[in-house]
Amino acid sequence: HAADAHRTDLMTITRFVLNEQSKYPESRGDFTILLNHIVLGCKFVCSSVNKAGLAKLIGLAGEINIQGEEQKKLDVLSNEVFIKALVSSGRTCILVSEEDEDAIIVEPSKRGRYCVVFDPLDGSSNIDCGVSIGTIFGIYMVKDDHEPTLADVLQPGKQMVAAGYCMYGSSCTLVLSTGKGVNGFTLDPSLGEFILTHPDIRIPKKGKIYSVNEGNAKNWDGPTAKYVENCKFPKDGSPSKSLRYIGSMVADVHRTILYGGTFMYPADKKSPSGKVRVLYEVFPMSFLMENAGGQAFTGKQRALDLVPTKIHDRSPIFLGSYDDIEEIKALYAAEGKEE
Ligand code: P6P
Repeated sequence: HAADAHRTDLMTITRFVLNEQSKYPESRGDFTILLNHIVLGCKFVCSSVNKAGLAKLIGLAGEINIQGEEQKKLDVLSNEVFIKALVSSGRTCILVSEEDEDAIIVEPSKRGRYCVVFDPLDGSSNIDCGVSIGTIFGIYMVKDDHEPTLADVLQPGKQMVAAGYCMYGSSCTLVLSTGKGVNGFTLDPSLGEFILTHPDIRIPKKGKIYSVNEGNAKNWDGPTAKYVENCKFPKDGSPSKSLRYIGSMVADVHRTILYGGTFMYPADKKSPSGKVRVLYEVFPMSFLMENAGGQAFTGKQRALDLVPTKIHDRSPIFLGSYDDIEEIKALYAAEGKEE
């Protein structure tokens, strides 16, 4: 039974990925090395977030901490840890972080074939009240060792070779896809290892939950307003859906992929491209959703087909259970016909 297996047959994330990668004869273990460095970053953030309240790691940068040092905000600290871990892996050539205006080109002596786009601490405004937050990452692979440029990361999400998130909540859970399904791993602090706890995650085909910031309702377009109306007042007499909105994308998406339903950050009159970022929020979460049997839609197209023009582009996003997203797509298609 699972608990016994955990005790003796430790399926750590490293072992799991090595098994997966060993199916490719050309694989030389580079991806596993890269992933191990991402995992190191997640372990650091997990431990810092857990003691943030105690070690006065929360609050604004510029405060002097108990050691009398210039205090860095947790998201700034996390960003530095991830950048150092990724560069020192020797497997990356270009990095894009939510925290850095410009892409980071890795110095030639430390370059590898992978491009990593990431949000080191998404939802960090929730730290001070103890709400779950997370790291989100996506991985592209370059074909040869040319001088890296932005073109290597301004690629549609369907070109990603892997994506995942790590949620720092009651437990530390890392959810990962390398393009063939989705698996979840939970940090066992006594071992310092992520252990496989959610093998082969499949999102329910239809859900009973919708997740959106209703505070933006006055600015929504027709199809979004109609979809939310149908969730509250179903026309077919089925029960109303429940609204769950945490305001931390990793937590809202994690609930959605496990329980089903939809997560939406629609465009609205105030922000015509919505709020969430294409490269390191929309693409990784859409990659995971499709690999779990769900869908991800921008209101105009399949999210993973979008071609970003700038590294911090935003896009509207509707992701979750296959059938629920079909309903949203039909509403947008109908609007297209009315125009
Ligand atoms: P709003 C957090 O700041 C974030 O980027 C996502 O994690 C979250 O889903 C969204 O913004 C919440 O935005 O406008 O509803 O507060």
